[in-house]
Amino acid sequence: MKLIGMLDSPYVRRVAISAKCLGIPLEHKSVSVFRHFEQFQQINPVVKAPTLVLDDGNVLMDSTLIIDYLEALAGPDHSLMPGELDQRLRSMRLIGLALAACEKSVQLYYERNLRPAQIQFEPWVERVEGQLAAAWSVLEQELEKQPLKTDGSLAQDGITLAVAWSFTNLVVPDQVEVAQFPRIAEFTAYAEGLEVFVNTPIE
Ligand SMILES: N[C@@H](CCC(=O)N[C@@H](CS)C(=O)NCC(=O)O)C(=O)O
Repeated sequence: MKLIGMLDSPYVRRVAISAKCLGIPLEHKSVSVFRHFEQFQQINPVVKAPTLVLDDGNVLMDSTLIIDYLEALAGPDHSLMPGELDQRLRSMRLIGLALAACEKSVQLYYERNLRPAQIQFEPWVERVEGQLAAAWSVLEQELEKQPLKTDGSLAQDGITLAVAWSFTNLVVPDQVEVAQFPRIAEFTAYAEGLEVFVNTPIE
């Protein structure tokens, strides 16, 4: 199976790291949705990263759906999601918040880098900035209530949170004061130090 997309996309990176944790080998092709638009279009006409091309030619997109498929391939014994309902619910809450932070970071990045300065719409930018700040604040509160484990293990909530935090700090670093998010920063430092993260660097 081939994973298409650049690792500077948090969505591509969370799939790449999840696949490694699940023990599923993927051939990674660094094709950019911007610089290689036409090449990407040949693989997936919708041009969304990540794209997963199955060995039978089927094409999947959306990181959460791709991870769901990889989870099904790996089987329940290797899952990155808790089996117990309460913990699963919490995990889903953390993942949802982290994915919202990714989405808002991407929107701000596109606004700053793709839309010409003269047609920027400040009320929209302020709304997105507020949503991004809210996602990270609520995540910090969640980790205060219940920290993520830093005992060498890694699950989907931690993968997505760490990938998202690194991404926000890469593309819109002015939006987050690291000192205000000590638990998120500490967990991300732990995750980014793990072999699977080190071997799946942001491109
Ligand atoms: N919800 C999707 C979001 C994927 C996404 O927006 N990826 C960006 C790259 S970071 C992309 O494909 N951008 C090109 C576009 O939307 O035209 C997921 O989880 O995979």
